Amino acid sequence: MPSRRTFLATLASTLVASRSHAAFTPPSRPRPSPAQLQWQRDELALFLHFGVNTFTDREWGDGREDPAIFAPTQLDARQWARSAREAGFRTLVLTAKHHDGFCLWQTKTTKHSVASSPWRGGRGDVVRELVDACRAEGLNAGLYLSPWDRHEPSYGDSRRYNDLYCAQLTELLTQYGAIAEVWFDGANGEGPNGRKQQYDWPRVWGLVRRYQPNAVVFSDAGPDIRWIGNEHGVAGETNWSTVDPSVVPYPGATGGAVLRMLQEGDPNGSVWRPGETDVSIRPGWFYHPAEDERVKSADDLVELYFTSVGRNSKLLLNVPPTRAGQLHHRDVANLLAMRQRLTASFGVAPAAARPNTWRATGRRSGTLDIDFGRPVTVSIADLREDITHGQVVSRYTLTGSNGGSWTTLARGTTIGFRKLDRFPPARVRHLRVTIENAVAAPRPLGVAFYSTTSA
Ligand code: FUL
Repeated sequence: MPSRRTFLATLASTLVASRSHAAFTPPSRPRPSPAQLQWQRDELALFLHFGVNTFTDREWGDGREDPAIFAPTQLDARQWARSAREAGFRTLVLTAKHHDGFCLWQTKTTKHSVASSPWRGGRGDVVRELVDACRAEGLNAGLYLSPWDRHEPSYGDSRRYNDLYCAQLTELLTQYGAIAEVWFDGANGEGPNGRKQQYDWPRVWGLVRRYQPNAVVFSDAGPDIRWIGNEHGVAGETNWSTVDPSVVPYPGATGGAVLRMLQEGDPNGSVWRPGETDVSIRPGWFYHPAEDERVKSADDLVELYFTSVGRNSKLLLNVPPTRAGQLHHRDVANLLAMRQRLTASFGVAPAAARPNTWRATGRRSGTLDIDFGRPVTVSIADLREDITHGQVVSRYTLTGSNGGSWTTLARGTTIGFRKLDRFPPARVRHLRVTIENAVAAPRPLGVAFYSTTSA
């Protein structure tokens, strides 16, 4: 990517000021809660897969690992948090327990934990160190507690295991201060006894509401944040933050309709449940020395930013600690290089722009005209709906002109919190965002334009 960028203009524009529009916006259209809004504004979170798999070189432990193998030599959660902060990440989400059942905190529910390991003389607590490091660096802490537990003998004896799982969750929710995000997957494999477990999701989510009312709960089925439906880092080009909850009734539900709902949401959905895009900086989720040469590059990470944050999603990027207990220097270098590139593209303070004009062309359409007053080069459009009022735009086009005919620069469907469009550098004096369709009257829209090439 060229190193020089030129900031062109930022315009925060009230698209619709007319009183008549209020009549067309159903009062019941879903809107984000304050916690969901903050979650989305943060844009970037770091995922940390760490545990016995780090030491066995596996992705899924079978639950028979000897706790003695958990022996990080120089665990430094502050290094995780500092690297995250410097790269612009706002939250760290740790695997407090993965499918192998090994608990990274001092739990009373099982001996299969750090208490049975030699690390810090059996008195260590990775969750505590994570939370302390997040506080010290001004970041939020999040936790992933795998429901699938391949160690726990009660797994598959649904009532007994649900009690144990809820006891584990209660420990995590009550002993470590504020937790910003609680992350659940729907993995539901065999237990040690070969029986299938019926999870009690309403009870689990109820615990989060009771003990951490400001946290967001992530799973395929929310209730606050939904999985985006793949692990490649790509949100749907069409991505509504509203969903029909009956299509994804529980975490782990499968099928084409489920995947479509996760990827794209539903313009007529009855609940606000924005999508989180989780992907690893390496091929695996856990650290494997053999993957040191396969760390995603800064360019790859910038691409992920555009296909997640740039598509009305949030990026949860996994960067797994090594056996020493630190983020690998290569991963950190690429994170920081990603941040530099993003800053080069978006980071310079906005220059004053001329006022722009909005014209309603119908109840759910209109045009926004931007006049730069001089020819400028643009190659990125940054469009934002004011989602505090919900999400409504369903089709738009961006055109540009340098005085003569108009050229189409980008077309899209949804915008939502943030939509980033890239196109070949164009020399324009006038830009026009045409909202061709919306599911309710369009609300205030923010627009900014950037260039990654010399003006
Ligand atoms: C999945 C797990 O099976 C993977 O190991 C990984 O933790 C991923 C983020 O979630 O459900």
